[in-house]
Amino acid sequence: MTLELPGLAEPEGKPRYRGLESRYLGFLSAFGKDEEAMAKMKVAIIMGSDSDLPVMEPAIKTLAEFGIGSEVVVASAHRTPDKVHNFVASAAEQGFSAIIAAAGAAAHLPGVVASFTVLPVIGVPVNSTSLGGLDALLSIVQMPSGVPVATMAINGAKNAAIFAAQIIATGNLEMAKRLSDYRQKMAAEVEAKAAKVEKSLKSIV
Ligand code: AIR
Repeated sequence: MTLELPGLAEPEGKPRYRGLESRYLGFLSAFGKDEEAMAKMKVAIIMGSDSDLPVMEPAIKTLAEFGIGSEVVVASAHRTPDKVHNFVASAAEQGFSAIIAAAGAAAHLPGVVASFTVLPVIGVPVNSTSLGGLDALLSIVQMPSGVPVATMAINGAKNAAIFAAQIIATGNLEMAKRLSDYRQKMAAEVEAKAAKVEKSLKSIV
């Protein structure tokens, strides 16, 4: 049985970034220009402690796979608030397109980061205490109205990078194409896994 989600079905061979092309009418953002712009795109990853690095490695790798540059900064909302402020206040000027902020425990970092910039902030709750990351999740996700943080799953570093790529793709067709290719590759992998399961089921029954 095939489940077709409204708005997701595409004619055979048509990439899903199709609709984005309309945004470019009247602009000089042809593919070549977007590729040029892509080379300069970068995302900041701020983490509350060096102990968060193993959790955040997939974000760094995924951004690199999409051709997005990243800068990793260790700065804590509680231990080094001035460092957080100094870095974030100039992040837009430095050319960052988005900020990924990761922290565990009483994780105020993403909210504090969001308070110093209008760049989109993606929060990653890190599992670093006996509460298994739920403490960080609740600290990050329940932002009062006015200063939002796009909160990922606990340890959801990879999705944070993909989401940052999607933010960049709203203004860059080359990035939209890379995301579309990524999804197609992922779908092919799922199909390969499904075929494997089907094969092993045949040997069971
Ligand atoms: N943290 C650091 N300053 C404020 C917070 N919330 C977080 C870090 C890390 C956890 O506290 O993001 O997940 C434990 O840090 P450490 O340095 O003790 O390993």
